[in-house]
Amino acid sequence: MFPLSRRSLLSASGSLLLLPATARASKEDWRALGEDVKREMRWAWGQYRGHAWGKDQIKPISGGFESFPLKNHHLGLSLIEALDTLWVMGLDDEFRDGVDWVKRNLDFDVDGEVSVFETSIRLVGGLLSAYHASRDPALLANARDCADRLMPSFAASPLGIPHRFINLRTGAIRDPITNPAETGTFIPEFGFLSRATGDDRYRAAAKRAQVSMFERRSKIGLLADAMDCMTGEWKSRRASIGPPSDSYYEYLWDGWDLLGDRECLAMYRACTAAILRHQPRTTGGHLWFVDVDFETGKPINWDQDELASFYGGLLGQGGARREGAAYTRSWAAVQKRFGILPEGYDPATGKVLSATNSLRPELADAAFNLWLIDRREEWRIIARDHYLAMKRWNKARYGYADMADVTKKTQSDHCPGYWWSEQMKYYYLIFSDTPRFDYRRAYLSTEGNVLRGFRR
Ligand code: IFL
Repeated sequence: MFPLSRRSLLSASGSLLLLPATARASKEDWRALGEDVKREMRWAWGQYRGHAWGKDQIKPISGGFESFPLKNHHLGLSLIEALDTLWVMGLDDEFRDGVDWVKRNLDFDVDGEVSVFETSIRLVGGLLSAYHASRDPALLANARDCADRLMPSFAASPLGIPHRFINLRTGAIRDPITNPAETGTFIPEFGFLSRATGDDRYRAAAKRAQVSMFERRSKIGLLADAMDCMTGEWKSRRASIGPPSDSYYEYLWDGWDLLGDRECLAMYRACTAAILRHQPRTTGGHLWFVDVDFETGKPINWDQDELASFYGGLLGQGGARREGAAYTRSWAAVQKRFGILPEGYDPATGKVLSATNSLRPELADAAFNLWLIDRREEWRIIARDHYLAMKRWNKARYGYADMADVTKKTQSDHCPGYWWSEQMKYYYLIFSDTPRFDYRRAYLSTEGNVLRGFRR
């Protein structure tokens, strides 16, 4: 459905030319590692099938389950997030089983409140990538039903910026104080939906929200990280590449990558130029991006959030390969030190600010995106170390578990839905070289959902 974009062509041909002959040589048996990832996925799916089938999230230590994004009602979140990962791994029986569950059970008509952002990236995105894999129209219909229930949150604001929460049945909205990520992380899913259904309302709503926030950037080109979606008034002074801003920047690039939207490309370039001008700092030979005042550019702190480690991959995709590689190496050095990244880290002092790690995929995401560009062995090695550490420390009786403390390697009884969609897919793709995936032209969303590039 999506033609090969000029951007993909440029980066694909460029990367082949840049590829040194030695970059492919390796002592590691990458395909065997890919098979190992697939075995782990099959095992984890079996646990979920046996202990939490149709529930949102399995509790990997106790074998219980918990709901998300609704309170006390399950939508099969992990199952939906897993679908395209199962498919690309060739776990076809498991994929069919999951799709059958969706067809028999999924119903979004629930009197309960969800995060508009989380529901879009995980559920709309998960259903659309499963539709991309299978072309089963029931999956598209489910995705559309879900998106239709989110749409009133965009319409309620004069700026077209969604409130953060909405009731799936009544459309009642809540919380107008939003942020860049929850404003601008919709266009690939909604754009895909518009193309697939012929109804442009979804893409247009997603785009308008992105533009409304972009137009309110400061004179030095930075966005703060809290805004009233009804008035457009900023409620914070902090500019950050981490949460809750991170995927706003990602989806400016993605609007160009997936949909060929030149205005998205121009907005991406303007935001990135401002970030590269005001936020980089170096310590101990490592590049970091610090939080700054969005109007003056004055540094606020050196605190680093692990979720920002995706950003090296995005910089690489957008053409800033040197900075993207340097930033990813900075995080890889922290991974070497702790085995698993702490979610909060201060590179100026080397201190851990938050020792948790909720099975975070971001460094594997960055490594995968950089590897797609230049096929350098070092990115695969970062992904391998990420995977092997996860196998060693996060594996529990009924699945993979969060880390309560990466310095002590203690687990906590939670497995987020994105685990099924993100790192297991990144690992498999970077190691396996599967024919089901077009490595030159694929598109993956912020949640790891493949919306272009599956080969049937
Ligand atoms: O839902 C995930 C997604 O990658 C995102 N933010 C955080 C999650 C993973 O840490 O956009």
